[in-house]
Amino acid sequence: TADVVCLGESMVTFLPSRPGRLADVPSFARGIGGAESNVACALAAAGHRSAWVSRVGADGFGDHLVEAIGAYGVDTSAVRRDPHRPTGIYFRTATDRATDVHEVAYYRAGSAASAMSPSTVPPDKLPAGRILHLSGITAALSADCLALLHELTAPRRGRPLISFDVNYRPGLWRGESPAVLLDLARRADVVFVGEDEAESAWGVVGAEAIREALPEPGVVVVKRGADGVTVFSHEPGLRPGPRASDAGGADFQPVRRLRTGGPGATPPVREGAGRGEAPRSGPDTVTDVPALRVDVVAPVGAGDAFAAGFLSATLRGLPVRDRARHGHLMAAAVLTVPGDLTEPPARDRADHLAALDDDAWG
Ligand code: KDG
Repeated sequence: TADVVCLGESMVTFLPSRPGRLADVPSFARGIGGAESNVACALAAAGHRSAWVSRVGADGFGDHLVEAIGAYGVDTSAVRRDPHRPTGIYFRTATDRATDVHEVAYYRAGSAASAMSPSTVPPDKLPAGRILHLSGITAALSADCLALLHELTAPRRGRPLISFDVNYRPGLWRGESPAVLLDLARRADVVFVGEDEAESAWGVVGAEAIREALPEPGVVVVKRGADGVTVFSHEPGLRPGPRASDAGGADFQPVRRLRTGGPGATPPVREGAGRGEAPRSGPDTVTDVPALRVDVVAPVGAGDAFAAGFLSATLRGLPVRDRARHGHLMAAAVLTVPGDLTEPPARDRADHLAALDDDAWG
């Protein structure tokens, strides 16, 4: 059994050799991208068993993705090759540090991954995992991909804990409403969403309003950029893991403010891993965790790294504050490199930093 199974499209990424408009970049360096496989790679690099589920073309770019992601220690045995559709690729410019803007050009329409569906990726044939990590990018790829997300997130007995990163990519929605991302997020157990993306995708403004729009998930992580995150939680956590390093219990400690009233305060939660098990109610806790200050080279991939750090600490049964701190530590490492991936901090170092006083954390 994997700790985390991540499903989604990965692409060969082309990183610019110099800053400036896409039109002016003379050459690009090859990298790998894909929000969900980024999470799988970061988790594997942090010592967890992760698997990546996807489809790629029967082409050299597909070979490269399977080899490079496998080289991180991710189980790629459930990745299928499509002889009729290509592997997606994308190009991007360097981030303009003053404006935080970069250009992205996707070549992924009709890709092998966009043909993922409940029949090409049968949900009952997925590798077993304690957590299934999904993202809203998949919802934008095709109607079949959206149908697959609906099947995977449907309530059922024995469902793994569903982690869902909203990952609203306006360039993929071609003017269509991303309202479906709200429905999908409401079916998940752990949700990652940026305050900015909730506003642009759903017109929902502010962390409290996001929680009101998403009352069901046991954990909702609202990312507020350089200001850090606000975590709303009312879940008991995962069952202790099978490995000694991951064991550590199912409880998190209530932190900071304890809210007992208001919308979303006492939605149903399930004991154990996923939906379909005995519901249990409890008060919502709200935990603000400031981010680390770093010199940002490129923001791409930081959200995935945050999710990986948060899920890693979740698997280890750590309290909510520490989950968010492990997320920030992994994100900080990725923020300082141009690509999507980098070596995560060593676990003992990360544990030490996560345990520092609030003062040390801004
Ligand atoms: O989160 C990083 C991703 O955005 C990047 O790797 C590419 O998956 C990607 C996407 O669809 O934007």
